[in-house]
Amino acid sequence: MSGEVLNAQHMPGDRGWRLESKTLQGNTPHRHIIVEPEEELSSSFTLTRKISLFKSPERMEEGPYKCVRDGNGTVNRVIRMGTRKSQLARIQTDYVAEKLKTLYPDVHLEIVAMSTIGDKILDTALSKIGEKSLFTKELENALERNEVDLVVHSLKDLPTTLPNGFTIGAVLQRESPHDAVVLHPKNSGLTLDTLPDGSVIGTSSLRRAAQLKKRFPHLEFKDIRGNLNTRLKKLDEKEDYAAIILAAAGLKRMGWEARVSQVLGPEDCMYAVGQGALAVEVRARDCDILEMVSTLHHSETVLRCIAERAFLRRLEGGCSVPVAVNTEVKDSVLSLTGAVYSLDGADSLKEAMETSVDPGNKLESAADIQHVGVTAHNVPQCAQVAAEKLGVDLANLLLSKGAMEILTTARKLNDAR
Ligand code: DPM
Repeated sequence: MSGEVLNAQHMPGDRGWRLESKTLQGNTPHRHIIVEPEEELSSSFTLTRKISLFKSPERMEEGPYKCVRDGNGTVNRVIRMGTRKSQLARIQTDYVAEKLKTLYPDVHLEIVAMSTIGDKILDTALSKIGEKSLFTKELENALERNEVDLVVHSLKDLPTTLPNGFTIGAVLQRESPHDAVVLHPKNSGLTLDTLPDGSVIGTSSLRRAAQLKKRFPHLEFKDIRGNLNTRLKKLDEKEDYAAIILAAAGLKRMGWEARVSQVLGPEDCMYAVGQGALAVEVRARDCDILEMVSTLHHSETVLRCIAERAFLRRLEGGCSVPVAVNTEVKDSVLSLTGAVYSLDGADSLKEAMETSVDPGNKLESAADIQHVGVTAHNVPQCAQVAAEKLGVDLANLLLSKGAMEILTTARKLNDAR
């Protein structure tokens, strides 16, 4: 067999090379053929890329990625994981590192911590800063420069359109996607319903404030910023807030479940797109890392989040618009409820739709395609296509009922605040 090698890579633990090739006979692209002896590589294929870089372990060390040599002289790539410096980001990255360690015991992992614009601007409400890639830009720059190989994010902080060259290579099983109430200790035992009139609730999320203002008109809402540690401190050590609203998932990861007094169901507050799911961002062309992290994908979470992200993307919404969702997969049916709100929650539009995500439904499409930034070769393509379409269809339904007017007004009012 002869063929054209498009890309060749070496994975930790591999004896040979993983080739992405195009055979000259059939012209069908093959991905990841493992060629064991090195000789076979050069004799069987017409090499069109500068493959010599990868030819011997010695030469591999000259490649673009960081490598280490073990006792037997075997050269392995070091997988560098980029993270923000906040405690939550560190916990999330360590969690993914543990998963990778279990799946690939021989892999060399390194964690590289960086601070981002979002971490530096602590005094301004997230929705006012407006920059969608607030927490992701520096980390993406490091990815681009090959300083790190993957970055762990909260999926809800990732824009629905990623910059060129990046993709979400893994979406892990979702924690609770719901929001939770954390009370000032003096209010212990109360709920949003029973808190006294005029109680001040801390949140900078337009989505949370809009829904809760409508549902609990006796409460007042005030911005609160900072990472989770800072917010809890602001709550407990001052008298400014009667309670704050945070994502249950973040609280759980921090080990603060005991502070959750109430988890808000969809009738009180629908969640943000992607909330509660971790995502691993990688270079879209780095097949090795993509393949490695793809084993972390959780199919049901992938499908739910593709639908949610497609919905948000079609509405042209970022992290600073009052848009909320609720999704569910049951018996291969994916249902999506989506809503948009005015800032005070008085105006809103909410609709629901569902679709079959049965993998038996053989509507295969190109395997390499991304769906709202997600690459998941190991999740049925037809289901991903259906999930994306569901999000777009639901957004179109809301748009036909005037969603854009509600969102445009909300954006203008928020900018003028
Ligand atoms: C985004 C929002 C918030 C974060 C907006 C929203 C909350 C901001 C605030 C897009 N990102 O939810 O409507 O309360 O002022 C964020 C948190 C997590 C990821 C913290 C939180 C952890 C939970 C997860 C901040 N991003 O929402 O309490 O992994 O989903």
